[in-house]
Amino acid sequence: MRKPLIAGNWKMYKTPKESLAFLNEFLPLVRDHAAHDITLFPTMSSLGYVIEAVKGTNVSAGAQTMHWLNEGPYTGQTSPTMLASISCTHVMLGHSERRIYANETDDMVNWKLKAALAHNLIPIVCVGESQEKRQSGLTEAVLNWQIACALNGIRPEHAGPIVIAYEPIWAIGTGSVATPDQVSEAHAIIRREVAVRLGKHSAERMRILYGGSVKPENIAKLMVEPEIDGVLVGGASLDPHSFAQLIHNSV
Ligand code: G2H
Repeated sequence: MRKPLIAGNWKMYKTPKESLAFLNEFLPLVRDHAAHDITLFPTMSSLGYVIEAVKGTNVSAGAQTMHWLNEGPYTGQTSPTMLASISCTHVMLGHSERRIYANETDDMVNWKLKAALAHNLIPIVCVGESQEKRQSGLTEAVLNWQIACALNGIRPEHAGPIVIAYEPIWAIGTGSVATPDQVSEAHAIIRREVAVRLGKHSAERMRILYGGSVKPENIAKLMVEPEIDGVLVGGASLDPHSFAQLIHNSV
């Protein structure tokens, strides 16, 4: 009942020209793939080009971040209205690299989530604990806190589009992927907290993705877990053949 989503987070890689070159190779490789939703998150400078290039295909595109206001004197920012105006369909919120390097707080993630829903953008809210918190036995507390803050004031009837991505910071770009058991356990914690905040129905419908060193070689073991509704892929989404292989391996 939850259609899995495979998302590629290109972080700060690929010029517009490189993004279009990727699509030229990638789109034919996944053209017949209907088992999963596929979404790419290019840089802001490539986003408009990518949105145009994927029109009419089974691939969609989203922004890696956005501001919560529609306009204002906020140098460097892009608003939800601006994303909606270029037919952007998805937006990633609260990625740990945004939380760490751009001081994105739990409150900001909550404001952005409300703005995304108001503009019909599908939000992917990223949460996840650090190595230090995990070692101190605080994984559950961190996840519950991040989910509670992100969902504060959201009404269940508006929660349908929300996607959560569990990305333990210790697994991001490190090559040390979390085990399927660790991921399932974390996803169960997240789903329980979503149920507390939004009710059981919303919790059962919500897609929860895993992100952190997902590769074509380890995707199959993750996707067989019933709690894992897809993945958010960084490094392995940069090469069209590797990302297509990862998608084919996840069935
Ligand atoms: C986690 C992930 C994508 P990677 O940030 O969001 O990156 O797959 O490179 O660990």
